Amino acid sequence: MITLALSKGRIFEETMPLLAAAGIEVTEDPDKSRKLILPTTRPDVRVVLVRASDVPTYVQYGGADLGVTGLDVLLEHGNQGMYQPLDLKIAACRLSVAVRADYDYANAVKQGARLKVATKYVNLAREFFAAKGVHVDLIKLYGSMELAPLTGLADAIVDLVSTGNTLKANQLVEVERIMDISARLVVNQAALKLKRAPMRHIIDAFASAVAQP
Ligand code: PRT
Ligand code: MG
Repeated sequence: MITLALSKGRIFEETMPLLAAAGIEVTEDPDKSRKLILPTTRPDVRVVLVRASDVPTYVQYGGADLGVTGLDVLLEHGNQGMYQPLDLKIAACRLSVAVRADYDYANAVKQGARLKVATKYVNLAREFFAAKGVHVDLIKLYGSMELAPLTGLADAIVDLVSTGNTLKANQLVEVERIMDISARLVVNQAALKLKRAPMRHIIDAFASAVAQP
Protein backbone atom coordinates (compact mmCIF):
# COMPACT_ATOMS: atom_id res chain seq x y z
CA MET A 1 0.00 0.00 0.00
CA ILE A 2 1.23 3.50 -0.91
CA THR A 3 -0.09 6.39 1.19
CA LEU A 4 -0.09 9.96 -0.15
CA ALA A 5 -0.68 12.84 2.29
CA LEU A 6 -2.55 15.88 0.97
CA SER A 7 -4.30 18.86 2.55
CA LYS A 8 -7.80 19.90 1.53
CA GLY A 9 -8.21 22.95 -0.67
CA ARG A 10 -5.75 24.17 -3.25
CA ILE A 11 -3.13 21.45 -2.65
CA PHE A 12 -5.72 18.68 -3.07
CA GLU A 13 -7.31 20.28 -6.13
CA GLU A 14 -4.07 21.10 -7.90
CA THR A 15 -2.60 17.65 -7.20
CA MET A 16 -5.53 15.81 -8.83
CA PRO A 17 -4.36 16.39 -12.44
CA LEU A 18 -0.89 15.11 -11.49
CA LEU A 19 -2.37 11.97 -9.94
CA ALA A 20 -4.51 11.49 -13.06
CA ALA A 21 -1.28 11.56 -15.10
CA ALA A 22 -0.10 8.64 -12.96
CA GLY A 23 -3.35 6.82 -13.79
CA ILE A 24 -4.76 7.39 -10.31
CA GLU A 25 -8.11 8.94 -9.46
CA VAL A 26 -9.51 9.66 -6.01
CA THR A 27 -12.95 8.06 -5.92
CA GLU A 28 -14.46 10.19 -3.16
CA ASP A 29 -14.97 13.97 -2.96
CA PRO A 30 -13.21 15.26 0.18
CA ASP A 31 -15.69 18.13 0.45
CA LYS A 32 -18.65 15.77 0.57
CA SER A 33 -17.12 13.03 2.67
CA ARG A 34 -15.99 13.09 6.30
CA LYS A 35 -13.48 10.35 5.63
CA LEU A 36 -9.83 11.13 6.27
CA ILE A 37 -8.62 8.17 4.21
CA LEU A 38 -9.76 8.32 0.60
CA PRO A 39 -9.58 5.33 -1.71
CA THR A 40 -8.37 5.65 -5.29
CA THR A 41 -8.88 3.72 -8.51
CA ARG A 42 -5.63 1.92 -7.65
CA PRO A 43 -6.28 -0.59 -4.84
CA ASP A 44 -2.69 -0.15 -3.62
CA VAL A 45 -2.81 3.67 -3.41
CA ARG A 46 -4.70 5.75 -0.85
CA VAL A 47 -4.84 9.45 0.02
CA VAL A 48 -4.85 10.70 3.62
CA LEU A 49 -6.16 14.20 4.37
CA VAL A 50 -4.16 16.16 6.94
CA ARG A 51 -3.68 19.83 7.86
CA ALA A 52 -1.33 21.56 5.42
CA SER A 53 1.22 22.13 8.18
CA ASP A 54 1.11 18.43 9.17
CA VAL A 55 2.07 16.99 5.75
CA PRO A 56 5.86 17.07 6.41
CA THR A 57 5.35 15.44 9.82
CA TYR A 58 3.38 12.55 8.28
CA VAL A 59 6.01 11.97 5.61
CA GLN A 60 8.98 12.39 7.95
CA TYR A 61 7.75 9.73 10.38
CA GLY A 62 6.32 7.36 7.76
CA GLY A 63 2.62 8.00 8.46
CA ALA A 64 2.57 8.64 4.71
CA ASP A 65 5.01 7.52 2.02
CA LEU A 66 4.62 10.67 -0.05
CA GLY A 67 3.09 14.08 0.44
CA VAL A 68 2.45 17.36 -1.32
CA THR A 69 3.31 20.46 0.68
CA GLY A 70 4.11 24.12 0.12
CA LEU A 71 7.80 25.06 0.18
CA ASP A 72 6.82 27.52 2.94
CA VAL A 73 5.55 24.70 5.16
CA LEU A 74 8.48 22.43 4.26
CA LEU A 75 11.21 24.98 5.03
CA GLU A 76 9.51 26.08 8.23
CA HIS A 77 9.26 22.44 9.36
CA GLY A 78 12.72 21.34 8.16
CA ASN A 79 13.23 18.43 5.75
CA GLN A 80 14.77 15.75 7.98
CA GLY A 81 13.95 12.18 6.88
CA MET A 82 12.52 13.29 3.54
CA TYR A 83 13.60 13.53 -0.05
CA GLN A 84 12.25 16.47 -2.01
CA PRO A 85 12.47 15.11 -5.54
CA LEU A 86 10.13 17.49 -7.35
CA ASP A 87 8.93 21.05 -7.66
CA LEU A 88 5.31 20.48 -8.74
CA LYS A 89 4.91 24.13 -9.84
CA ILE A 90 1.40 24.27 -8.34
CA ALA A 91 -0.10 26.45 -5.56
CA ALA A 92 2.39 29.16 -6.51
CA CYS A 93 2.75 32.30 -4.41
CA ARG A 94 5.52 34.24 -2.66
CA LEU A 95 6.59 34.81 0.92
CA SER A 96 6.78 38.53 1.59
CA VAL A 97 7.09 41.23 4.20
CA ALA A 98 4.10 43.59 4.36
CA VAL A 99 3.32 46.66 6.43
CA ARG A 100 0.57 49.25 6.76
CA ALA A 101 0.53 51.61 3.80
CA ASP A 102 1.32 54.51 6.19
CA TYR A 103 4.32 52.78 7.84
CA ASP A 104 7.78 53.82 6.60
CA TYR A 105 9.48 50.42 6.57
CA ALA A 106 12.60 51.54 4.65
CA ASN A 107 13.21 54.28 7.17
CA ALA A 108 12.62 52.00 10.19
CA VAL A 109 15.18 49.55 8.77
CA LYS A 110 17.64 52.37 8.01
CA GLN A 111 17.29 53.76 11.54
CA GLY A 112 18.02 50.32 12.99
CA ALA A 113 14.64 50.17 14.73
CA ARG A 114 13.60 46.96 16.44
CA LEU A 115 10.66 45.67 14.40
CA LYS A 116 7.70 43.72 15.76
CA VAL A 117 6.94 41.06 13.16
CA ALA A 118 3.88 38.80 13.30
CA THR A 119 3.95 35.56 11.32
CA LYS A 120 3.14 31.89 11.11
CA TYR A 121 6.69 31.44 9.70
CA VAL A 122 8.87 32.34 12.68
CA ASN A 123 11.87 30.29 11.54
CA LEU A 124 11.88 31.68 8.00
CA ALA A 125 11.29 35.23 9.28
CA ARG A 126 14.10 34.92 11.86
CA GLU A 127 16.57 33.75 9.20
CA PHE A 128 15.53 36.44 6.73
CA PHE A 129 15.86 39.37 9.15
CA ALA A 130 19.05 38.00 10.73
CA ALA A 131 20.66 37.86 7.27
CA LYS A 132 19.68 41.51 6.75
CA GLY A 133 20.98 42.46 10.19
CA VAL A 134 17.56 43.74 11.26
CA HIS A 135 16.54 43.20 14.88
CA VAL A 136 13.06 41.74 15.25
CA ASP A 137 10.68 40.61 17.94
CA LEU A 138 8.76 37.72 16.41
CA ILE A 139 5.12 37.17 17.30
CA LYS A 140 3.79 33.73 16.37
CA LEU A 141 0.30 33.69 14.85
CA TYR A 142 -1.66 30.80 13.34
CA GLY A 143 -3.75 32.80 10.84
CA SER A 144 -5.14 36.19 9.77
CA MET A 145 -1.67 37.75 9.90
CA GLU A 146 -3.06 40.76 8.01
CA LEU A 147 -4.83 41.90 11.15
CA ALA A 148 -1.65 42.32 13.21
CA PRO A 149 -0.40 45.66 11.78
CA LEU A 150 -3.94 47.06 11.75
CA THR A 151 -4.42 46.48 15.47
CA GLY A 152 -0.97 47.58 16.60
CA LEU A 153 0.08 44.02 17.45
CA ALA A 154 2.97 44.26 14.99
CA ASP A 155 4.81 46.68 12.68
CA ALA A 156 5.12 44.12 9.90
CA ILE A 157 3.98 40.67 8.85
CA VAL A 158 5.64 37.85 6.97
CA ASP A 159 2.96 36.05 4.95
CA LEU A 160 2.12 34.47 1.62
CA VAL A 161 0.91 36.69 -1.20
CA SER A 162 -0.53 35.53 -4.46
CA THR A 163 -2.80 38.09 -6.16
CA GLY A 164 -2.12 40.77 -3.53
CA ASN A 165 -5.87 41.30 -3.07
CA THR A 166 -5.86 40.39 0.62
CA LEU A 167 -3.12 42.93 1.36
CA LYS A 168 -4.90 45.60 -0.67
CA ALA A 169 -8.25 44.95 1.04
CA ASN A 170 -6.54 45.58 4.38
CA GLN A 171 -4.51 48.67 3.38
CA LEU A 172 -1.23 46.78 3.57
CA VAL A 173 1.66 46.97 1.11
CA GLU A 174 4.30 44.42 0.19
CA VAL A 175 7.74 45.86 0.97
CA GLU A 176 10.02 42.86 0.43
CA ARG A 177 9.79 39.55 -1.39
CA ILE A 178 11.56 36.88 0.65
CA MET A 179 11.16 33.94 -1.74
CA ASP A 180 9.01 32.36 -4.42
CA ILE A 181 6.92 29.44 -3.19
CA SER A 182 5.36 26.43 -4.92
CA ALA A 183 4.24 22.99 -3.80
CA ARG A 184 6.80 20.18 -3.51
CA LEU A 185 6.51 16.42 -3.61
CA VAL A 186 8.17 15.00 -0.51
CA VAL A 187 9.03 11.35 -0.05
CA ASN A 188 9.80 9.26 3.03
CA GLN A 189 13.36 7.96 2.62
CA ALA A 190 12.74 4.48 4.05
CA ALA A 191 9.55 4.03 2.00
CA LEU A 192 11.43 4.83 -1.21
CA LYS A 193 13.86 2.01 -0.46
CA LEU A 194 11.20 -0.52 0.59
CA LYS A 195 8.59 0.25 -2.10
CA ARG A 196 10.89 1.48 -4.81
CA ALA A 197 8.99 0.40 -7.98
CA PRO A 198 5.48 1.68 -7.17
CA MET A 199 6.89 4.88 -5.61
CA ARG A 200 9.07 5.55 -8.68
CA HIS A 201 6.05 5.07 -10.92
CA ILE A 202 4.19 7.86 -9.11
CA ILE A 203 7.24 10.16 -8.88
CA ASP A 204 8.07 9.70 -12.57
CA ALA A 205 4.45 10.25 -13.65
CA PHE A 206 4.32 13.46 -11.58
CA ALA A 207 7.63 14.57 -13.08
CA SER A 208 6.47 14.12 -16.67
CA ALA A 209 3.11 15.79 -15.91
CA VAL A 210 4.94 18.81 -14.43
CA ALA A 211 7.22 18.98 -17.49
CA GLN A 212 4.18 19.40 -19.82
CA PRO A 213 3.86 23.03 -21.00
O1 PRT B 1 -6.08 26.98 5.73
P1 PRT B 1 -5.40 26.11 6.77
O2 PRT B 1 -5.06 26.86 8.03
O3 PRT B 1 -6.04 24.78 6.99
O4 PRT B 1 -3.98 25.71 6.19
P2 PRT B 1 -3.15 26.52 5.17
O5 PRT B 1 -3.55 27.95 5.09
O6 PRT B 1 -1.71 26.22 5.48
O7 PRT B 1 -3.57 25.75 3.82
P3 PRT B 1 -3.93 26.35 2.41
O8 PRT B 1 -4.62 25.26 1.68
O9 PRT B 1 -4.58 27.67 2.54
O10 PRT B 1 -2.48 26.57 1.78
C1 PRT B 1 -1.69 25.47 1.43
C2 PRT B 1 -0.48 25.98 0.66
O11 PRT B 1 -0.91 26.68 -0.52
C3 PRT B 1 0.40 26.99 1.37
O12 PRT B 1 1.28 26.34 2.27
C4 PRT B 1 1.13 27.65 0.20
O13 PRT B 1 2.28 26.92 -0.15
C5 PRT B 1 0.10 27.57 -0.95
N1 PRT B 1 -0.52 28.86 -1.29
C6 PRT B 1 -0.54 29.41 -2.52
C7 PRT B 1 -1.16 29.72 -0.47
C8 PRT B 1 -1.54 30.82 -1.24
N2 PRT B 1 -1.14 30.59 -2.52
C9 PRT B 1 -2.24 31.93 -0.62
N3 PRT B 1 -2.57 32.91 -1.31
N4 PRT B 1 -1.47 29.67 0.86
C10 PRT B 1 -2.14 30.70 1.42
N5 PRT B 1 -2.52 31.84 0.75
C11 PRT B 1 -3.22 32.87 1.54
C12 PRT B 1 -2.25 33.86 2.21
O14 PRT B 1 -1.78 33.34 3.45
C13 PRT B 1 -3.09 35.11 2.38
O15 PRT B 1 -3.89 35.06 3.53
O16 PRT B 1 -4.05 33.68 0.73
C14 PRT B 1 -3.97 35.05 1.16
C15 PRT B 1 -3.33 35.90 0.11
O17 PRT B 1 -3.85 35.66 -1.16
P4 PRT B 1 -4.01 36.87 -2.21
O18 PRT B 1 -4.39 36.15 -3.49
O19 PRT B 1 -5.09 37.74 -1.71
O20 PRT B 1 -2.68 37.56 -2.33
MG1 MG C 1 -5.35 28.79 4.34
